[in-house]
This record gives sequence, structure tokens and C-alpha cells, in this order.
Amino acid sequence: MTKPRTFRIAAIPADGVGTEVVAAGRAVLDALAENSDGAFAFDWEEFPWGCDYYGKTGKMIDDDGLERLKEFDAIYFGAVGWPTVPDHISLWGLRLKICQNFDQWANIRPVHFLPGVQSPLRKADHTELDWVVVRENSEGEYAGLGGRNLSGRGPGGEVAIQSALFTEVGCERVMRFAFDLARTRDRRKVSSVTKSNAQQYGMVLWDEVFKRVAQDYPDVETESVLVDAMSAKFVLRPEDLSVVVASNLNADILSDLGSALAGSLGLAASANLNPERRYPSMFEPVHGSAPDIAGQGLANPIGAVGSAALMLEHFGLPEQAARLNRAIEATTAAGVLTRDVGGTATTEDVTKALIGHLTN
Ligand code: GGG
Repeated sequence: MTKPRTFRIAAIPADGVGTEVVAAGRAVLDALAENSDGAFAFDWEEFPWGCDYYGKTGKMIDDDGLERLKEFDAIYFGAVGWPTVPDHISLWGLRLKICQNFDQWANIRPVHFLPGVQSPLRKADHTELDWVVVRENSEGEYAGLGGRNLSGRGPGGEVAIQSALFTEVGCERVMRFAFDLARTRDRRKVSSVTKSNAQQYGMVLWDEVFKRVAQDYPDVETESVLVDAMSAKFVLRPEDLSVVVASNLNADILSDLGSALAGSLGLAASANLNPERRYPSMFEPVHGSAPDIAGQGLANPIGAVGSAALMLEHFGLPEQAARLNRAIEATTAAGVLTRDVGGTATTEDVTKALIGHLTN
């Protein structure tokens, strides 16, 4: 018998419901591997980093943490943030640190309807919602550039500057990624989002690069839309979108809106990709740590399990990813739904249902 291909995965549940949904995702992935006739296996190592760890050690991640993570095929992440640590410290100390140091410049956030899940748009009788938001994930508004207390005027006179960084290389690579992705989809369309009428440097550069890159993809329909107009379009004309490419902040906001329109933030999956594969990529649900429901078994694990499907695609196992996605659809279609999508099921109920669809 041939030896199964073993994927080494670093699990970082981090904070709040992150611990619950990562445990669910691991259980589902292990069940998938156990039911794959020995074709592949997962070798997990779990890391305790996050806000609790910060409380004990003063660090969100160990000093050698990034070096250790380099040894893995992928990172499976939960959620970061807890009221005991200022959000900018926890986010920059862990999630953004990994994204930026591992050059995970493409953040893929698919948004689509699931059977059995009600959404505001379904009520309005929109039949189609099938998008991928491609988020520039290494620069833009989250480049970490700026400073505080620049005036030196003392209390009440403080000044803060937050700069956004747009490079031609950074814009072009994420746009080419979006166009290549559009070519794999039924609707070959890329919508570029900016606020270039008000932000006249970086986003004008973004628009110019988009026009130039689009010339190499004459078979792909394009549009450039301001972010405020795009927010309205998400709600009013969802059927007119396929791939949406946007800067770090704009795509962060739009993808939350998109997943709420599909039914819940708890359903949304994401992949932070280093497309060159020099570093591990990171897979995580779009949602945060949700302190209001953490520890109560109420978290929706579908976003984390959908992220695991994206990880399987990244590993070159598209048929296994499709199995996982079919299990998700069968689970929601059967009405096994957590509270955020109108049901009464617990995290454990949904996990068991998913595993049931993989093993029967
Ligand atoms: N699982 C995603 C997560 O933990 N998000 C927390 C957050 O605040 N993220 C901001 C961002 O996506 O840049």
C-alpha cells in the first residue's frame, strides 16, 4: 500500500470562538482523511498564541513563532481579539504579523448562498449571489505606516497620521490574481473597487494599474466602481458581480457585508495565500472572536470548515474540497443551523452533521 500524503498543519485557534470553530474544523478534516482510503492524512500541531497567551507572557506569539510556522504546509487559524487586549495590539501581534511576514498578499473570500439559509437578499427575490472578494492583503490601508503625537502640543493637541501604501507591484499582482480567477468562473468579470475620487494618490494609481492589467485579459469583462456605490450594488444588484478586487480596508468591509447578505458572517470562509508558496498560506473563517457568544457552543463552524475546503484546494485536492463543500450544503439544507442563521443547533450538532455526511 502506498504511504498516505501527510500534510503538516499548524493550528492557531487563538481567541474566543476561534477555539471552538478550529476544534470543529479539525474534527471534520480528520473524519475526511479517515474516510479517504488512506489517500492523505493530517499531522497537526496546535499553538497557544493569542490574547490569553499575551496576558501570561506579554507576547501574542513566541519570538521564534514565525520561524517555527515556516515548517508547516499550512496554518489553520481561528480568530483574534479579546476585550483584555487592545484590538490593534492583538491584530498586529498575531494575524497581521503572520500575513505580512509570510507575504500572504492575496486574501480570497468567497461569498455564496447556501441551501436552507435565509438571507435578506433571498427575501428580496434575488436568485443569484456567487462572488469571490479578492482582498489585497499586504499593503494599502493596513501597511502600518504612520505615527502619533507628532504635534508635540501635549494633551488634547495630539496628532495621528495613518498612511496607506500602494505599490505598482502590489496592485498588479493582486489584480492579475483576480483576472486569472475570473477566467475559471462562469461569469468572467472583475469589478475593481476604490475611492479614487477622494483618495487621489494611491487609489488613482490602483485605477491606472487596473486599466493596464485589464488589457491583457480582453476576454474578461471589467468595471471600476467607487466603494460607496459598490456597497449599494452588493445589496441591489448582486447578480451583476463575480470577482471583486479591492484594497485591504475596502475588501475587509465589503466581504463582511457580502457574508451578511449571504446569511451570516459565521458562514464566510477565507484563504490568506502566498501564491508563490515560499511561505505557508493561512486559512481562517472571516469572523472574529465573538466574545458575546464565546464558550457557549453557539458558534457557527461553517466558515471554518469552508476555509478548510479552501486549504484542501491549495493542497491540490479539489475533489476532497468538493466533498467538504457538499457536506456543508447537505448540512444546511437539512436545517442543521446555528443561531446566527435562524436555527437552534449547537457547534457540536453542526460538526456531527458534517461528519455524518462525510462518513455515510
Ligand atoms: N478570523 C479572522 C479574524 O480573526 N479577524 C479579526 C480581525 O479583526 N481582522 C481584521 C482583518 O481582517 O484585517
